[in-house]
Amino acid sequence: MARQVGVIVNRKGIIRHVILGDHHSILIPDISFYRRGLGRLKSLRCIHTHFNKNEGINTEDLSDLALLRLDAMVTVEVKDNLPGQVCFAHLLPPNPENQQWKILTFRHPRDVDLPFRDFIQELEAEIQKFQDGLSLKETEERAILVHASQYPRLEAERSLAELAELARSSDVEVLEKVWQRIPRYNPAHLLGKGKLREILMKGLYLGATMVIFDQDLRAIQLNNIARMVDLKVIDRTQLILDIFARRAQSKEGKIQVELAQLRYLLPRLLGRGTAMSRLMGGIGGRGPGETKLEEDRRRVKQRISSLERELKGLSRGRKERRKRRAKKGLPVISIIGYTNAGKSTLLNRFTGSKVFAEDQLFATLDPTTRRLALPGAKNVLLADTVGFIRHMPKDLRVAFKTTMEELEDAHLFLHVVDATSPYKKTEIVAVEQILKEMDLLTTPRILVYNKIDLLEKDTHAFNPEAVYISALTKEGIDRLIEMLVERLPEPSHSFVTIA
Ligand SMILES: Nc1nc2c(ncn2[C@@H]2O[C@H](COP(=O)(O)OP(=O)(O)OP(=O)(O)O)[C@@H](O)[C@H]2O)c(=O)[nH]1
Ligand SMILES: [Mg+2]
Repeated sequence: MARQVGVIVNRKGIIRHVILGDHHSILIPDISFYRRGLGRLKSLRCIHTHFNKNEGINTEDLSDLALLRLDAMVTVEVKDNLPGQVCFAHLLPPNPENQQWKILTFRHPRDVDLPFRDFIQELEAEIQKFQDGLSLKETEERAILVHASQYPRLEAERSLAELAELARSSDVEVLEKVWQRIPRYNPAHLLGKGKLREILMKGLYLGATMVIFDQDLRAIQLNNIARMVDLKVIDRTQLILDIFARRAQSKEGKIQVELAQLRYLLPRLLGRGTAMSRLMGGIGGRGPGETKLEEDRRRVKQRISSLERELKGLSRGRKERRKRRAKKGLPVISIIGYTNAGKSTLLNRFTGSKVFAEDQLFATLDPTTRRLALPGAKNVLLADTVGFIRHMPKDLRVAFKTTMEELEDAHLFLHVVDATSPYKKTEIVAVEQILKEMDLLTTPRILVYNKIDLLEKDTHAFNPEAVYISALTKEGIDRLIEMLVERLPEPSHSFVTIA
């Protein structure tokens, strides 16, 4: 046939895949569902023919060997329809010379005298010994973060720092952050293949379990990269979705998150045979659920419409609640702001409640509303909200539309800012941008700089429009209450009681 042929063989010697290539190359099928343990190899070897007299084994072969963690890559030269030279390449345990692989050559297949089973066990034991030295745990997710853009260095660093925070909020350990400056995105792999390979190799070497891209990956890019390497591949949107999936408590919250996950997944299912579990396995398998993963597009669509219906029912209840609340004629103050600014802590401080507040991004997903008595016997409703973030994934915004709509009821916003954040300016802008998109810039708003207990006295720029507080030590809270009372619109005009 004048075409390359190959087989993928497991350690028992059973052939799992037969591959037919063209004259120059073969394409290894998706073998991502063969799991491997920490420090382990894939328990699969690839053996294929080629017609190239000069080159026994090429860089494609070697990078497949390394990135897919194959037991071995074996090539057999074919000459005049007969087998010739054999190249046997295998990975090496980490070594001072930084050699990744070793290549053995044999004149003919019958000269191959390698006791494969013993050989591979020994090799794996050595690799494992090194990994043990790193004291990595099987259950933990460890990631290498990749940012690829044209942004100036500072902007890229800010973005990577935030990605690292997101990872931390998802219990993913960050092994390394890689910034790659690229003039334009590669449509197939985001970055050039050579550079990408280098990064992926590094990830494997450090013992990573996943690669997280700061840039959103298009379906084709996600699929291509996931096929190239034996690591989970996710992007920023998926990471945020994962955090939301962890935090969702209420029925409505859970449905909203699953909807967002499925809407994200749908366009990324490129026909049958795509490794769905790879795409949507999430972190530690917190995707939309193993069984659902195997569903095809049609089933995913069905699930989406049924969730949408359910959500509609729930949002009717929410509307009722909003109406009832409006009837009581109490002014509503919404605490908004960038994620982790201290919104929930402030609500707790004001009302003595115990809303979950944590040094994590998106600690709050199911917003709480509490009644608060202000001086002068004024009663108000104080509402905590979901934190904002730059580039909030579109699917999430759509899914959380009804939750976000509650912001329309607010008569006053407390815009909480983390005064210790080096990026507070861009964070304020990001929040204002979202308000603008929701047509809510006309709602009165008080800018509240929080966490001043962590700042040196008088080092913060003084903005006469804003108040400076510490939700933790109560500093400045009295001033904030005064301001609240001043700025609240008069109930007699603004709160028409619905009869
Ligand atoms: N030092 C100090 N820490 C604070 C203060 N206010 C909040 N924090 C801490 O900041 C972290 C985030 O607080 P949260 O109240 O969860 O923030 P949030 O804005 O509700 O965050 P999300 O719900 O995740 O968007 C927690 O670890 C708080 O203890 C403060 O005034 N001073
Ligand atoms: Mg919160």
